[in-house]
Amino acid sequence: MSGEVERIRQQALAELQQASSTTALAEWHGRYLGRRGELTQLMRRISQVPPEERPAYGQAVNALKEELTARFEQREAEVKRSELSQRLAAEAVDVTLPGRPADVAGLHPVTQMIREVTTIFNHLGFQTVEGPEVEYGYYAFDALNIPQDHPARDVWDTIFIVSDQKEIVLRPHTSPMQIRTMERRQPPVRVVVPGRCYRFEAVDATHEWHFHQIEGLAVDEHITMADLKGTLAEFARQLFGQERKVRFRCDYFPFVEPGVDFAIDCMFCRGEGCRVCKGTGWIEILGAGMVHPQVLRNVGYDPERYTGWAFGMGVERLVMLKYGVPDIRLFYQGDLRFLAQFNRALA
Ligand code: FA5
Repeated sequence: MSGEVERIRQQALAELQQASSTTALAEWHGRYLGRRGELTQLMRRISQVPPEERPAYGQAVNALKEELTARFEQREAEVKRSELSQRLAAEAVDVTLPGRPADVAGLHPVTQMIREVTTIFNHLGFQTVEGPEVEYGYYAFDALNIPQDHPARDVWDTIFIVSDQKEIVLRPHTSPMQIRTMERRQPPVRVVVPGRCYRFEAVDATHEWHFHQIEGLAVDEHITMADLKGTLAEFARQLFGQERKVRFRCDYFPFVEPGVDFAIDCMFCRGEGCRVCKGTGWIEILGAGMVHPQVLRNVGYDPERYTGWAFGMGVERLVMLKYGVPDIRLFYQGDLRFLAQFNRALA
């Protein structure tokens, strides 16, 4: 029987040396020192040992149990240490590697331009206000001196939401905010109004069906066309630089009298004529004029006392001019290769 104890000892120690993971060690522990393990079996077999040999046998089994327990603890400490150092080596962080840049969102070029333009006007004494994109026909047309059945109503290629008596439209321009502002305030009025506009438009390199305008309105006593020209020329110089050429030409808008269009020389061809400026050398960026006396009357202002001017400019076209963007459709295709060029953080 003592031969059997020695055999199990040899086998257990050899297997313990082989066990090189905590899982293997746990299995080994169950096999030899567990409740139904080899040592328990050895102890049970004491009944088969002749009575005179039993004390020695019992001592031998106990000694083996102690030895195996001690060797197990030793081996377990070794395995845990080596597992830890393996894990540390595998999970080591190389602090010398360069960091990966985090993705940072940027403002859309149109938003950036709206902020730039409104800031210029804010410094000239204009307050920024905003208004509804879904608008009553009254504000979009009637109050702006464009009555029902007036042919000018068709000029704005309007998208209608409700087209019966009380028309509701997606505003085709920001001019309705002239009326809403004057209804709410008494002169002096100086506001700029950025916002989205919608038109049932054939889309091409310079026309979108959805775009942005910034409306400007100044009403007070003694306001003249000279103020309009001076303000717009100053604005163009601040946005595009001192060398920019500007052009005022007569134009017709029912809510101004006289009306003008304001253009800047085409920066793609430097005025030679190209695809973008349709061969004219100029890119029109806004319509403007002196507020029509009828419009002043419509909001309860006395046109004998107050005069004013207004303008409406296309924001996408300003970005195109300033950064040399050849096609307006690029703004709304969500292509990061295009948009990232306007954000240093993304480029
Ligand atoms: C108007 O919308 C007038 N409300 C402007 C105005 C305001 C005149 C106050 C007088 C007094 P117009 O339709 O020309 O005018 O548009 C003004 C500007 O918006 C244009 O010069 C152009 O820069 C921009 N724009 C117009 N239609 C589009 C379009 N489909 N896509 C992109 N930009 C456009």
